[in-house]
Amino acid sequence: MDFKTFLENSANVVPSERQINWYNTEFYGFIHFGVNTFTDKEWGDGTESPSIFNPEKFDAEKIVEIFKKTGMKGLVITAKHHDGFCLWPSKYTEHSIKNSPYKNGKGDIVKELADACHKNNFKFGFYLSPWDRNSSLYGTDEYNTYYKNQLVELLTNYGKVFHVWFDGACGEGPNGKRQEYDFPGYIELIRKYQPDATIFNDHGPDVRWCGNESGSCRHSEWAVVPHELVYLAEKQTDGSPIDSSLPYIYNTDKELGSLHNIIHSKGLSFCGSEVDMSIRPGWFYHKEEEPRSLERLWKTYINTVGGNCCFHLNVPPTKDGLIDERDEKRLYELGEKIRKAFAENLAEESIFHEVDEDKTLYHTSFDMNFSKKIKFNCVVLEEDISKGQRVENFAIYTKNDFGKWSLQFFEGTCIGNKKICIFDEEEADEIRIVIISSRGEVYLKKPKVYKIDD
Ligand code: FUL
Repeated sequence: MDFKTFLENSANVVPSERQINWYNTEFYGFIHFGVNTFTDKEWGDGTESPSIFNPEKFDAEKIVEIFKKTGMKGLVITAKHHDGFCLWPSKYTEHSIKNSPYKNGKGDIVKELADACHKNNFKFGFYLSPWDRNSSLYGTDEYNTYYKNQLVELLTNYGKVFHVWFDGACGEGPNGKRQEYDFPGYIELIRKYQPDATIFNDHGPDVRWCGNESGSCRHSEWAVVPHELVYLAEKQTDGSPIDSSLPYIYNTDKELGSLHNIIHSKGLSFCGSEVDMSIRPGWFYHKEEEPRSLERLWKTYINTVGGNCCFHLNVPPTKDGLIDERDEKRLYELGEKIRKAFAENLAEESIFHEVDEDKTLYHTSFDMNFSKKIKFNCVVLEEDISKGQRVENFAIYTKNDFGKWSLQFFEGTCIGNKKICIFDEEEADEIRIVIISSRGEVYLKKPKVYKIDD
C-alpha cells in the first residue's frame, strides 16, 4: 500500500455511536467499595467474612449529588473486586452482601446506586473483576459460566448501563490456578443486553487503558491505534507495508498512535483512552490517606478531558458508606474551578471560517474574528471525530503590530475529541489556528475561547 492510501485509510477510522457518547461523558466517578473498605486493604484474598460489611450510613443519593457538583456525568461501582465479594445479592455465590449485616442481608449497594443515578439523570456503570480469589471455580471453564451469569444479573436488573469496566488483572484463584478469561463471550453478552454501553479493557473493544494509574496522559493521545493493541475492537483498515507479529506495542508505551507506530500495524482501530486515577493514593478508603491537591486534580482534568481522553476519578467511600469530608471539600473545589473556568465562552459571537487560500488536503488554517479586542488564556479545539481523528500538529497565532500572523503563542499535537490549550494571557481581536499537518481533510468545530483566573 502506498503512503498516501495508508494516510487516507487512517484518517477514515471512525468511532461508533457509543464511543462518541462515551467521549461526551468526559469526566465520571469510580467507586471502590467492598470488604477491603473494612479490612483496610487494597486487595482482599477472598477469605473475608461477609459479616464485616456493614456501611450503616451509606447514602447513594448523596454520592451522586457530590459527584454531580464536581462536574462528573456518571459513575462506575466495583460490583465485585478481586476478593469476589458481591455488592449485590448474586444468586450464584454466598460471598455477597446477602450474607452481611447490611440491611439485615436485604441490602443491594448496586441497586441503591443505580436507582440514585437513574433518578438524577446521571450515568450508571459497573466494574466486575474477572479475577476472583474466592470462587472455587476460578481456573476452570465453569468459572467463565459463573462470571457470565453474574454479568447477566448486572446487565439485566439495574436499568441502563453506560460503561462496563473489565480489570485486566489475572492472578491466581483459591486453588492456585489462573483463569483464561472469555472476553469475546463477555462482550457478546454486553452487546446483547446493553448495546449502548461502552466496554473498557486493556485491549478494547471500545475504550482502552491509558497505561498508568497516576493520571498522566500522553502528549499525543491518539484514538486511532494499531489493532494489535486493541485486538478486541473492530479492525477498520487492513494491510500495512510491514507484516509485524503480535504484539509489538503495549499500553504503557510512550507513543501509540503516531505515524511511525501505526505504519507497522496490520490494521487500525478506533479506541480512545480512559485515564483512571484515585483521589487518594489507594483505590479503597484508608483513613490516614489524604486527597490529592486541587492543582494535581485540575491539571489531570485539563490534560485528560482536554487531551483526547476521558477522566475516571475514583472516590472511595468510608466504612460508614460516606464520602470523607476531606474528599468532598476537594471535589467541591475542583467542581468550582471547572465551572468558573468554562463559564463564559468569549468566542460565542466571533466569526469562524477556514482560510481558503491556505488549504490543501493535509494543511489548512482557520480564523476567528472578534468585534473587539479580548483578553484570553485558553482556546478549546475540537475535531468532528465522527469523521475520524486527523490533526497531527497545529499552532495558534495572533497578528503583530504590522498586521502579520507572526505571533505564535501555542503549539500542539493531536486534537481529536477535545484539546484544551492553556497559555499566558493574550490580547487580540483575531486568532488564527494553523493546522500544520493532518492525515486528511480537517473538520474543526468552532473553537471556544476563555479567560481562566488562577
Ligand atoms: C487494578 C486493580 O488491581 C486495582 O485494585 C484497581 O481496581 C484498579 C482500578 O485496577 O487493576
